[in-house]
Amino acid sequence: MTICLKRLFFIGAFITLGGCSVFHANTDLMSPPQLSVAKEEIRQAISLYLPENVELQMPLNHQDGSPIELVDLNGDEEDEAVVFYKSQGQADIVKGIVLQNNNGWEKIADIRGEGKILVDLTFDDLTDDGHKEILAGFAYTEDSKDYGLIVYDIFSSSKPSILLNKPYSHFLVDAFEQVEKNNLVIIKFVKEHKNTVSLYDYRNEAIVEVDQLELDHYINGYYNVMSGQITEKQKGLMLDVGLGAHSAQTFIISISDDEMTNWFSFDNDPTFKASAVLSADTNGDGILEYGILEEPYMEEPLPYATTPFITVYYQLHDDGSSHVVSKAYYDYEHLYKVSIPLDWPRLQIDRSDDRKRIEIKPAGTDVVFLDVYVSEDKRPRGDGWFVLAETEEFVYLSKTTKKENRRLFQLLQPLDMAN
Ligand SMILES: [Ca+2]
Ligand SMILES: [Ca+2]
Ligand SMILES: [Ca+2]
Repeated sequence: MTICLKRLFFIGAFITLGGCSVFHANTDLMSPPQLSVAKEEIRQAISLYLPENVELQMPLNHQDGSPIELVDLNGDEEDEAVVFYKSQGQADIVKGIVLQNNNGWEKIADIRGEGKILVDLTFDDLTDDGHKEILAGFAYTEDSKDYGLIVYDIFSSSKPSILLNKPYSHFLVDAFEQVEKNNLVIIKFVKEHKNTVSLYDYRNEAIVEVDQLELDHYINGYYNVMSGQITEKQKGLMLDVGLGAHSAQTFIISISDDEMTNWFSFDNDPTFKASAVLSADTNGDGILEYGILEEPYMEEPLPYATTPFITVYYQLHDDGSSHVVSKAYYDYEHLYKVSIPLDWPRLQIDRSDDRKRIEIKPAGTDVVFLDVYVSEDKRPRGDGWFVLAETEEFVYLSKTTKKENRRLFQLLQPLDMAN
């Protein structure tokens, strides 16, 4: 299963992953706090091969990584080092080098990029020879959405060759047709003009497009791009897209026999939701689910912004049917979720205006299945409070006496919003 999480947006707000930092070469290379001891040696070798005054580049979409990527490209169980860099002159384009450890780190390849910004960087074997290619995405400006993807083959011939050079918005790699034989999927989206998904396969020594699918180009954009099992037997894509100010939809695409097929027709698409939900494998069985938002029971209908929605995840079946796999109440502001057992009746969720207190009850009753109170005050409480969890920021309290219900509470990591 491949996960490609570009941006998460919840409750109308965009949260861009990572910060924006560059790692300076040469003088600054001498005192990098974030590099491990093993990289010390590589760092010194790299500085021998790079010109003066260059900045090592981290991919824009993966700022949590390292500026020195260690990856076994040729399958000999020894890592190579891949480094992208740029001179400080603004006109200069991003370049890269690959180093191999042959009793000391040596440069084995130079890579010429095609842009001033490194946007994406992944390593996958697209040619089915056991050697990983370098998939690097470039842009000319940080604001540009005109990305170019270049696939570099480092090991197949005596010098590196470029196997593919295509415009893209998002891409992912997965083995859709045969076990361990990877395909490449490229999405090119230009709002109101173009929204094309292309499937590539390696044939006759080239990466060729084998199918293309046009999707709705009036969407706002993609916030989560995933591939994997979409049913017990079928592999494909789940592409979560934003529509209006808040609403969202999931394009579900099956892939078999070189063909991509929309699972749902446009007029009969059950994946519409009031705001973004990330498709995910929520029950850990290896099959993806798409999520929707369900209104709880409400005595008076509430506006969208104050409705305490329940997130419901559905798994598809090969016969076209679907079933609910999991339900949960998510609070992204306070970073927790409450799993909702599937045998619970229809629920109402009473939520305070400041969203710090919730009570989950069977619809129209006063029986509380679970209450959660998010407090910033860490002092011990009076009698009857159970501490569900504590973080640096909050203490999560409950008066629910039933332990099995309190166990439905779970903290979310800031990047773990999918399940
Ligand atoms: Ca290797
Ligand atoms: Ca290969
Ligand atoms: Ca699943």
